[in-house]
Amino acid sequence: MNKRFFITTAIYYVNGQPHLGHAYEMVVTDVIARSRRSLGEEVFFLTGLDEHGQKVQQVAQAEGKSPQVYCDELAADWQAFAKKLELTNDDFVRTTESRHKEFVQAILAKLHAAGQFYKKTYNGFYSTKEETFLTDKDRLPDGTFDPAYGEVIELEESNYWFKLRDHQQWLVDYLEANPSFVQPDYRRNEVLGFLKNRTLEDLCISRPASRLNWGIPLPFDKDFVTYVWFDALVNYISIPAAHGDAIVLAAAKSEIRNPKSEIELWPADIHVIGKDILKFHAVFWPIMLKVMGLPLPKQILVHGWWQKEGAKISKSTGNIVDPIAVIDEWGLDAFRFYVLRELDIGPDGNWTDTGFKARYQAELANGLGNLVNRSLSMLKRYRNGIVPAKHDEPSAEAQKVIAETRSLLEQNQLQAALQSIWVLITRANQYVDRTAPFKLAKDPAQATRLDEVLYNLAEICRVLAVLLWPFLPGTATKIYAQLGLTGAPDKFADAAWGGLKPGHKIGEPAPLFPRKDA
Ligand code: ME8
Repeated sequence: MNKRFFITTAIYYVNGQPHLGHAYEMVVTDVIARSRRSLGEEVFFLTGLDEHGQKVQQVAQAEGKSPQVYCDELAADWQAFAKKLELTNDDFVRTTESRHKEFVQAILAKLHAAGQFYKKTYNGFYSTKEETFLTDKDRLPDGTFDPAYGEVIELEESNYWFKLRDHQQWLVDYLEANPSFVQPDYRRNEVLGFLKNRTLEDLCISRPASRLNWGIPLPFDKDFVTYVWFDALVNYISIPAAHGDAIVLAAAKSEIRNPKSEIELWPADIHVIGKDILKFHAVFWPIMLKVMGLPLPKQILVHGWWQKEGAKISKSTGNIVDPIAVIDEWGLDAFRFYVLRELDIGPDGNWTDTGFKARYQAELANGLGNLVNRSLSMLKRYRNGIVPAKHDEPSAEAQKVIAETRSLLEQNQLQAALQSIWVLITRANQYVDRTAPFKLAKDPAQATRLDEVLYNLAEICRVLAVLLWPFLPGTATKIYAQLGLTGAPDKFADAAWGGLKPGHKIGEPAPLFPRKDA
């Protein structure tokens, strides 16, 4: 059996509703998943929810609900949100599910038996907001802690610790030998800088149940629950285990039997995450996997953070983008297009309402929408919707864009791929203006030339549907339907020039991106 291309998002804290940043990460991951499928790979796309820990317990308490009831209610909203974004995820993990909890306990028991944990009493600083222990090394030059840590208290507490520090040099060597492990490069350099400038502290993997009980009990000491990150990161292997992945099942040597199917997932091909959780994924996670005896994920792909109108997204100040409201007003593909076209994977981005409307108008309505609508309407009007004989005037240009897009998709360069596709759209609109089929149609002596132009335009629309499928699946499907083609434009190989058959009758043209008067 072949290993699938396994791609994941981070799993989301259920302490609120999904926002723009979460939607962005999900859409980026979905586009990569769809493009790999289109390129012929078998893909497994995993997303889901991180339901344990203090953040979730506190919100549940504030709402007067048990954490489980609270999580169940919100999980329904998040699952509906994934559908709203038309994510093609193959599973949706919730860390409160027994398939995950049992696996976490199996791993913990195994590592404990192997002597990887020790118990010690800690006396020092603690950030409740970030659920993390701090040392003097975490202080800013002025002696304070970063405000991101919220209130920092002094604490004395007994806990279990994981021997991270033994692996520091191994990790540095690994990062240096594997430049594509963390991408973009500047994020890899950030991790290397962090590792070279300080000695790694061991990682506290428990919290006393007396202080926090919303977590997975340690299998070897019921007075403690698992630290939320040791629980959350493991979702990337607990779900493969639940699907019968032999490599991770062997690593856990667990009692989990009778997996439903047998598919090979691990190691993950890509973990898509945001910049704030880089240390967890590029330092803690590789070391955890190493001691479990598991191969490392092939790549950690790190995206930046969104702001809105130049300021931090924040519920309390009301500076938010509600993805659902945007989608209801403008359509899903307009939302997907804006976030993917506006922001490359890596730097921070800034949502502006005027920028969103400008892209909608210029690139979607006047660019893509206008091209498809006038091309198919003219074919309908002048040739009764029947595709004329094949022609290949723009084929070299189309092939160039097809090859470029393929290579960019293989490198997860989503923004650049859209730019490349839009070169074809712009050139095709210029081709309409230059050849002026509406004039050719008035001169019977130009009938053959009109046939050529109409074939070329319809074929460009077909090629575009295939290229756009991973990004704008609804629009791509509509273009196919308007061309009278059945099935989905979901195979990249179909982008090759000349697929439209002479004599084929197209469907009904209709505007893809209705004009908005505002
Ligand atoms: O950190 N712009 O969950 P989370 C872009 N449960 N991305 C953003 C963003 C923004 N404004 N705000 C958040 C957690 N994100 C853990 C992860 S993984 C094993 C456990 C991204 O809900 C953030 O960078 O706080 C992260 O990748 C994801 O949303 C989940 O954040």
